[in-house]
Amino acid sequence: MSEAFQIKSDPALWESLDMDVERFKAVPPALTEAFTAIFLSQQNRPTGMAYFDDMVSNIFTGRIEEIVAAGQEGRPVVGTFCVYVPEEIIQAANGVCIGLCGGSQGSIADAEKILPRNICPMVKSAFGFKVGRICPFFQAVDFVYGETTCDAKKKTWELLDQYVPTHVMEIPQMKRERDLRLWIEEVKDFKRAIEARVGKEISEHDLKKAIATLNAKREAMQRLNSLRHHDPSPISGRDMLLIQQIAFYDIPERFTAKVNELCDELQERIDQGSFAAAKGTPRLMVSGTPMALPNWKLHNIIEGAGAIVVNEESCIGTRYYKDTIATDGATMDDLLQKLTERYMQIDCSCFTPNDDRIDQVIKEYRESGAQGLIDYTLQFCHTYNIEAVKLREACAREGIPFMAIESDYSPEDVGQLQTRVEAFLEQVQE
Ligand code: BJ8
Repeated sequence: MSEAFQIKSDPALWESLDMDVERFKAVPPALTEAFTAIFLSQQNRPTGMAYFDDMVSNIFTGRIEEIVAAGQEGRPVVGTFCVYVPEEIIQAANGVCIGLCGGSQGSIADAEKILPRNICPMVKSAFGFKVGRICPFFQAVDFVYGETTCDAKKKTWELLDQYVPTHVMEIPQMKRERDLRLWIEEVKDFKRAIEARVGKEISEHDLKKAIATLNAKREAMQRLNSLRHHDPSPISGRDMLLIQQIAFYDIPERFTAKVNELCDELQERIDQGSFAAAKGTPRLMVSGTPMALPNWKLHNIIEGAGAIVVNEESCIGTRYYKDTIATDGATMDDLLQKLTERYMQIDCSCFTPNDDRIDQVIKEYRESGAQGLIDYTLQFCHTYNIEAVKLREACAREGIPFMAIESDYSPEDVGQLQTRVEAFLEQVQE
């Protein structure tokens, strides 16, 4: 398998998307090398990972063709950067929702020609993908929906609009009754905008069906995550992170079916005593800022140091799937109310106060059987960085070994992080 694996290239397809083909040609071979080293070198992977490897292999070709075909059929193709943008509404309009957050160092220099250097690498990476024309997903979307979560994002959307039509949803910063009312109005505006694009109103039936589809996806991911909590874990943290990343660009129904197949296999592996790491392997949980593709840096360091990651409290992690939406609403207003309430349970650090997140981290820590918590903040993400203070205090109260890490996408701090992770592992095993 490892010799044959290749991230495929299709210069003609990229040309048709107005990409910088000459430059982008170098990306698939480099990513193939990284993916092979980080993922395919693992021993005793579940066979169900073959589907997800294949999704990676087709990330710049087959999946892009599917998205382009959807656009040609008149379906809306919407790019998003935050799990607050309600994908149920895009799904109800038979649209395609693609997560465009950037996890690559390769596009940072493009962004820094325009943006200040001292902002979050996730925002710079995404912006750089667009200005450098080096992301086929970005080139394939009709428009993007940003949000007013953090300062870096909301101000970048004003600039991004010069390159791709960029709409912005106002996400409240608090969770009072009046904030919920604001958010419902934003969700209704979003629905109207998507309806205007498809020239048709979304019916209750369409929305209920979409909610059921995405509930099924979130439930499959919940199931996968709880199987992975088994000690020893039947799947590595790297593979789990990869699946959670693919959730943002695959077709929901197909993805759900494959996650459920993998869950069946993991249950069998548990029954047969076949695991991703031996009993006694130190178990760590990661919380904090999302890790967008291809940001595998911290997981690779942790698992390279002989531990296993057993939970990600993150938007590319449990925050994306911990809550579902009740489908028993009779009217559109009922459904939108329930949808809105579900979204308001996402405990992003952009909210204040945000103590529910601290409780949620502790709850997930207990459920995952972790022995230590690493809180991960992308450089210059002030809200997660400051919230780490409260998390550290909560962990001290609960007797949970805690370490905060701030990093970006560059390889420069890898050695230093390795040393810190190794020291932390010694601490958790004392
Ligand atoms: S709901 S976590 S997906 S905003 S890491 S760009 S906050 S400076 S990603 Fe997020 Fe939505 Fe919140 Fe989730 Fe800004 Fe911080 Fe960067 Fe961030």
